[in-house]
Amino acid sequence: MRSHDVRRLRDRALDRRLDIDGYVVVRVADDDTIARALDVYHRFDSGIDDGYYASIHSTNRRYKEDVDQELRQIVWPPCDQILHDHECLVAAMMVKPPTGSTVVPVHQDWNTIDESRGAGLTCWMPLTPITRTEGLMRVLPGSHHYLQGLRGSPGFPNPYQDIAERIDAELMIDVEVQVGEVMIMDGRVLHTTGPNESGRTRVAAYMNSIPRGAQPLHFYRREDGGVEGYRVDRAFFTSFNIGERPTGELFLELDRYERPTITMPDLLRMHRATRRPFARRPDRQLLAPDRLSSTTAT
Ligand SMILES: O=C(O)CCC(=O)C(=O)O
Repeated sequence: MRSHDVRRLRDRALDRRLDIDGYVVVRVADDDTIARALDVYHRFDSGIDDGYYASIHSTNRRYKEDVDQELRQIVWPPCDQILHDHECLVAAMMVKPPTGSTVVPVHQDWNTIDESRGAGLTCWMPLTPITRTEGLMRVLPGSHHYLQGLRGSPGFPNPYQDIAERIDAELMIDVEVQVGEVMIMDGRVLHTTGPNESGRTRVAAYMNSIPRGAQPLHFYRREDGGVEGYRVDRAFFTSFNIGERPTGELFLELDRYERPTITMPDLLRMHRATRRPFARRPDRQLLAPDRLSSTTAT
């Protein structure tokens, strides 16, 4: 059983690898492309000089839009050569200055589409070297097959919260991505990056891509624990500020949304089951909710 039923990469062997592991690393960009992307980073000032940030997390709409528009023109075409029938939903800079808090904790990316046929893809492209000193990308291969559920802003229940450190120490692996390469990752794959201890600013380009023509979605969790699902437009991710109620067409409302806590033995069982050769992988689910206690859906 595949974790998606759309082909995502042009190369079939690579597509199969993406399905099994949840990520692939491919060389896509030459020096000129990297230099032009870095120039975008230097031309638009985030106003932030301390701690990890993604440009889409800024509250300065103009800055988010400028970075998105200019960056995607440079870094999307080489990724488009690799991806099969996808479009770029948003492009952003992911920056780790040399100071402040720069660990990106173990997490999964937001749902950006209905995941019943597969998740959106994160394309992550280092623009400056990322070695152990700058904080390597680390992933739990195959976790997209069993860690399914709603993810969005400002914060969602995280079933692996209590065991995140153990998962990182015992199961996650380093993924070395060189400048000129892109890591293409299923948004459900558990991942983290380490602290930047290089004394220099570390810059990566990020794109979220979705099957061409797919309806972009965003899930929002209210303070009372209820969850709202919105159909959003393609400008949403550069206009929205985290913490605000999204604008868009409300299509799902849940009074309560929970993801049952996963213990380490549970996780090990799921991990081993999906890593066996010829493993039968869990069936996909519509919107992949683990537990929906009350639903108003259209
Ligand atoms: O840029 C980083 O260090 C983190 C990247 C990440 O977590 C993501 O692209 O989702």
